[in-house]
Parts: sequence; structure tokens; C-alpha cells
Amino acid sequence: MTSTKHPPGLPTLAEIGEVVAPHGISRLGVASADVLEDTRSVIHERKARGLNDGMQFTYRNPDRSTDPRRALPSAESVIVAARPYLTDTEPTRPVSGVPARVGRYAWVDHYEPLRVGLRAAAAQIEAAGHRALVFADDNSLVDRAIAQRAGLGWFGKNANLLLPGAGSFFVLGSIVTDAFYEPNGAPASDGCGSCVRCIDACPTDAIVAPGVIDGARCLSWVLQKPGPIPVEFRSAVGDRMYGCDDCQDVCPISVRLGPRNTVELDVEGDEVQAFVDAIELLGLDDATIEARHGRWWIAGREMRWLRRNALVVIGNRADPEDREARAVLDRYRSDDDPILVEHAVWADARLDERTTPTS
Ligand code: B12
Repeated sequence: MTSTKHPPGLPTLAEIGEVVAPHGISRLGVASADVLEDTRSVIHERKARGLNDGMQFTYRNPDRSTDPRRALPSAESVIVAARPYLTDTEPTRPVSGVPARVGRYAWVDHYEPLRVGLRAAAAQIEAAGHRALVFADDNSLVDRAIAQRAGLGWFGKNANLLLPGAGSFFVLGSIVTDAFYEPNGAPASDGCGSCVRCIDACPTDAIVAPGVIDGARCLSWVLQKPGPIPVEFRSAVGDRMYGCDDCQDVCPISVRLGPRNTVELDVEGDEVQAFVDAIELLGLDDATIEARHGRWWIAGREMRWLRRNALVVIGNRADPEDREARAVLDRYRSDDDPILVEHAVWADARLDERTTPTS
């Protein structure tokens, strides 16, 4: 896009598109850098209702996360980018061990290539004499709301931003700059219509109203947050280790159109972490777990929370006759960590329950 005001030397949006494309970024939009007033009041209201369930992130300082000028006082524009995270090849489910599933967005690091691409574009804007800061999944900016303002998509009932003709399997990031770019005109129109599949499919009824997530119920947060997993959600955890895709996996738009918007993974096949062997993970020390999964958001960087998740997966999914699984649970029943002991006891009881056919 070019504006009549576009100064010579400043890359146009089309030129930025060429810089970021090799990093998998397929869509760009432009928003003004004005305060996102509606989002600010929504965050305050959700905090007041406790829907953030102690989450900090963009909730910690809504006045900052909804104001691009807090990061760059002279900001004029925000260039917002979307990078798909669906891939053409689905990893096969391992047959050995107790496979625990990882949310699609975390199979590989999608944020890093997004940031690398945006930094390359920001460098070109800076070379033209402007300031340009990159944010992606950062506490300083509400990514979905700024993307919505930039016309990239609409808020689905599952709270994700859906891109027209593509769905929601995208990560989002921005360049906040004092260069002027013509903002996108009309916002994307709503494509959900009367569909409520995501609301009906959420395993824990976490979508408490269209577009409104109760963090305390959302398995994505339940698996990240510190402390015991509430007993009422443990069966619903199923085989999930990290992340939950259910509200997107049932979305007709994302399911139908997502596969036409894929990204090539820049890693060897065996580096794709779509499954983790829960039994193996419970035999690893902290340093090894961190080396494998340290890029995930893990509360306090304490690996015990991944062990906790693995224990619940074993309770839900191991064969009750699996001796190795029972042995791991036995070991954790006498662990030093009382939370892990309690989860191991629960998992053992769950295996027993699954042995006994219910009438
Ligand atoms: C905190 C957080 C979480 C929390 C809370 C999620 C939430 N809904 O707030 C938890 C840990 C649960 C989470 C989970 C996930 N997350 Co997250 N998360 C964030 C983070 C850090 C902040 C989000 C935020 O500000 N929430 C505040 C609330 C108020 O915003 P909201 O829920 O989007 O609410 C908006 C809508 O409700 C809308 N709205 C208001 N009224 C109405 C009315 C109607 C009818 C509708 C439809 C909408 C609507 O306006 C609100 C404000 O903008 C962002 C990164 C960032 N810096 O922005 C990533 C981010 C939102 N997450 C992302 C991803 C990928 C996920 C998961 C898919 C990961 C997974 N597979 O497990 C799930 C999806 C869960 C879900 N359905 O929302 C992506 C989303 C990309 C996209 N296309 O939307 C982001 C943008 C990261 C990134 N940079 O790519 N996440």
C-alpha cells in the first residue's frame, strides 16, 4: 500500500511484505497507534470479574498493553503481521509410551521466525530514519485487538482472531513505528454467523459468552498455571500436555480454510514436538526438561508443572495394566513435592477406575 504522504526511502507496506514473506508471514495490516480504549475497558472489566484467574501478561498493566505509545511515545502506526502455524504434514501419534499432546502453536517455535521477520522489516524502517519496535506475544501490546483494528480479521466466538479465508491458526505480531502508514479502512466483517460449535465443544465450558474466556476453566491456562490442577478438570485434560486446540479444531472456517494457509517448518521432523512421552518426561531431571521445553511458558520456570501435567495424562490415558506407568506413579507417590504426590495418587486411582468397567 502506498500513501500520498509516503516519504522516499521508507519501505512501503508491499515492500515490507516482501521482507517478511521468507519468514512465513503471509498477511499484513496497518492500525493507528491510538489507545485501544474498548480493549482497555474489557480488560479492566474481566479482571474485576476474576476471568484472568491471576494471569498477568497483558492484564498486569492494561494502560500499557492497550497503548502503543507507552512503548514509543512518537508512534504513528502499527504494522500488524500474521504467520500461519498449520503445517502440511501431521505428525503421527507415537505408539510407544504414553503420548501427551502439545497444542499446534507450540509444536515448534513460531514466535521466533515471526519476530525475526518483523525485525528485518523494522531495520528497513529505521534505515529510513524512523523508530520501529517489534512486539509479538509480549506483555506490552494486545496482539489480537491491534490486529483486529488493522483489519486482519474478526474476533471469533472462541476469542481467537479469525482471518478471512483462513481461520485462526495464526500467530500475531507488530511493528510499532513513528513512520506514518495509511491505516486499513474497514474492519473485517464477522464470519461466525450463528455458529456456536466452539462454545459447545470446549471441554470445560470455558467460553462463558461469545468471545469471553474464563481463564480458570480454559485448559490452555490450567496446564500453564502454578498449583494443583483442579480435580474437576483433570479428566477433561485427557492427553494434553501443553495447550488446547479444541475450540479451533471444531471451527468450520479454520478446519476448512486453515489447511490452505500453511507454513513450512524450518526444523528437522524429529524436532517437531507434537507429542511428549509422559512416562519418559517423568524420568527426566529439570535441566533436561528445560532444554527440551524451555521455550514454552511454564509458571515460574518450574518444571514440576510439566510433571504434574504428565501425571494427569498417565491417569487418563495409560493402559491400567501398563507396569511401567504404574511404576512411575509409585515412584512419584513418594516424591518430595506434595503436589506431585497428590497428582500421582489421583492418577493411580484414575487408572483403577478405568480398570473397573462401569455399569
Ligand atoms: C493471556 C493470553 C492467553 C490466555 C488467555 C486467553 C484470552 N482469551 O485472553 C490463555 C493462556 C488461556 C491463552 C490461550 C490461548 N492462546 Co493466548 N495469549 C494471551 C496473550 C498473552 C494476551 C491475551 C489478552 O490480552 N487477553 C485479554 C482478553 C481481554 O482478550 P481476548 O480474550 O482476546 O478478548 C477480546 C475479545 O473478547 C473481544 N471481544 C469483546 N467483546 C466481544 C464480544 C464478542 C461477541 C466477541 C466475538 C468478541 C469480543 O475483545 C476482547 C479484547 O480485545 C496473547 C498475546 C498478546 N500479547 O496479546 C496470546 C494470544 C492471544 N494467544 C494466542 C494463542 C495461539 C492461544 C491459544 C490458541 C494457544 C493454545 N492452543 O492453547 C489459546 C486460545 C485460547 C482462547 N480461546 O482464547 C495467540 C492468538 C492468535 C489468534 N489468531 O487469535 C496470541 C495473540 C499470541 C500471539 N501473539 O499470536 N492465551
